[in-house]
Amino acid sequence: MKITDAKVFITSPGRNFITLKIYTDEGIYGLGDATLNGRELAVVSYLQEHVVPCLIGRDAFQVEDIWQYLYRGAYWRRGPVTMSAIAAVDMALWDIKGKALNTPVYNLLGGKSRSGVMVYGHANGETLEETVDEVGRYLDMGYVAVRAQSGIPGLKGVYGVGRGKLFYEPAEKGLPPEQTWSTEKYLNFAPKLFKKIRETHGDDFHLLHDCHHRLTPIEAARLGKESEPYHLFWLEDTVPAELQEGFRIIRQHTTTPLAVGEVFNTIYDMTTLFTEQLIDYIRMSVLRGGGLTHLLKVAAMASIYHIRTGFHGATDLSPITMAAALHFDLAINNFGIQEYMRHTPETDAVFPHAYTFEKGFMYPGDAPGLGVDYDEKLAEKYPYDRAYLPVNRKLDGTMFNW
Ligand code: GCO
Ligand code: MG
Repeated sequence: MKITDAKVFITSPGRNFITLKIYTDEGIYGLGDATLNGRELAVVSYLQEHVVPCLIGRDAFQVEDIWQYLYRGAYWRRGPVTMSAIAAVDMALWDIKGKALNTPVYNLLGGKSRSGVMVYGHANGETLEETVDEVGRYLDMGYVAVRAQSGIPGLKGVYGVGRGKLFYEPAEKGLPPEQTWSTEKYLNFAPKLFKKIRETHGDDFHLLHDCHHRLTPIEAARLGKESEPYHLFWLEDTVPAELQEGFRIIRQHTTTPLAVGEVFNTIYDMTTLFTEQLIDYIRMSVLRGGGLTHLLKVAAMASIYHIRTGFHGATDLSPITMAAALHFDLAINNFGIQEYMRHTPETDAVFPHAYTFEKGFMYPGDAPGLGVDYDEKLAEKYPYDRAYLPVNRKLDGTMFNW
């Protein structure tokens, strides 16, 4: 089966999404997600100018070979732009193969290892009380795992507290919005939040929290230690993720499980974290990590070190990535949990999909391939709209991590 063409589509049904569609000489097409929040057009150009011309005429079934061709062949390896572009091709090729063989992608990855995929939802509120109530709302919706993020007194625009309770969306039109930060205020606040949540809603559900890369290792160690009585499922992205060695310090001080990796893009970002068993969950997504082909290697290596997956699943990853993740999650043995930030109805309409949510679990569905389509006509109604993620400053004005 030969690749005859590939096109890149841009749409913005509330937020920007980039989609790659690969066509074959047998009339079967495949879809891949190439969205990189706030830097979308860099991936569009990478695909259109440098990848699509190399795909024409190749055998669509040679997924591994095409992956290696794009990764090794560029000479310039790794990075979020390159790896998101490779991921889009890879997702589309797995989609094609599933459709050609008339089977869902999870069957190509080893078949079902479980009946459903446990997901966590995002409870957030402006205040501690509101966040505690929101956790209750998610439990009422049937979630068995909930992430809690709250506004902090004295800080403007804290990460994870968004417009729209179900559809959190941090990117804004215009230039990057500015938020403020104080580690002292945060560290004093967070354990109180966890305590109140456990007191109000009990211990019978998984509680998660994202620090969004804002602590030093010793500060993360303090938060991990003080959170121990509340039995977090995980503490996410405690420190900026570039310095793998920093996790040694956190690990020495706390038994709170650690998750990291949504900004990683190859297995080389996590080799120390794996071999020294410094984390418990790896979050690199199908989209950021070069597709299913590379994630198979990541998951296999993680399994040796008792590390499970907990893939990134924010709204800036399109329903195509969500579907690919669900097929993968269903198939591998060392699956842990999947993030599920709901897309808006407008986005779901552009990307009709077979996956479903029920009582805290998701199911990829049994459609051949990934089970997601792209409504080109509808997508055209929503042209690209430049938007940026926020930036963050300490209260004295010092530039900080968002
Ligand atoms: C998460 C993430 C997101 C990111 C977003 C950036 O845990 O889901 O931290 O909220 O901030 O994906 O584009
Ligand atoms: Mg995160």
